[in-house]
Amino acid sequence: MAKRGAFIVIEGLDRSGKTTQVTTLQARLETEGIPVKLFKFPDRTTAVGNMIDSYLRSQSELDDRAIHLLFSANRWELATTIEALVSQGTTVVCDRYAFSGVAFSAAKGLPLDWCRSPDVSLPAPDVTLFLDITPEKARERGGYGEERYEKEEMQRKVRDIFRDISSEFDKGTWVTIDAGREREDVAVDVWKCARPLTSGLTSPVQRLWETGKDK
Ligand code: DGP
Repeated sequence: MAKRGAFIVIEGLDRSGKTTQVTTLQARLETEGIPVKLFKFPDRTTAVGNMIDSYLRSQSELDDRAIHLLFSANRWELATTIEALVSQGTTVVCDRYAFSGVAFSAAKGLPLDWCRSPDVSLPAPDVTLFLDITPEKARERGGYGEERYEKEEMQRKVRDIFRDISSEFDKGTWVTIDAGREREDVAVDVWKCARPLTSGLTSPVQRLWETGKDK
């Protein structure tokens, strides 16, 4: 049976070192000779992504539900590409995914189930690595940036919701990694989780949140 690539998502709070870890993982996979493609959500290069970018930089205002649906649409517009790559044997590494969608919008007060619904049936990651950092550590790293959600109070709420989301998944599919450590130590843990998936998978890609509580 032909093997498919893995679908690996790295989620994390702002200042958790997510982008560094995604890039390090990509380099490691390339070194190992594993075909890999990186995605980053929001993908600000599409028409939908342009609207998201403008919102995040506070250059436009949108209803909380409208922006939530745009973030989801931004994932859906790349879902077929992700699935095709994975089925051709490419490992897809994704910087943020639907879990950020739920965490950030629920932190603004939207109901969790409502937040989840537009992302139901997206390709489900084989593993989600959540890079966890305390707001105190983030502050030590120079604090947050200028964008809309980069405020300590918001990040605290987002962190709590990520924890709630994680409790819905089993240990194999959601791994929380302490991202408050040196980047090399974090990279070791990321690789430890990613490596078992890199020899190829035979099970079909699952669909996110289709069966209720867990995937
Ligand atoms: P980044 O480019 O990774 O720094 O993400 C930009 C900001 O957007 C960051 O504060 C997290 C937030 N974000 C990412 N994905 C979503 C989403 O799906 N929904 C909402 N509401 N916010 C998101």
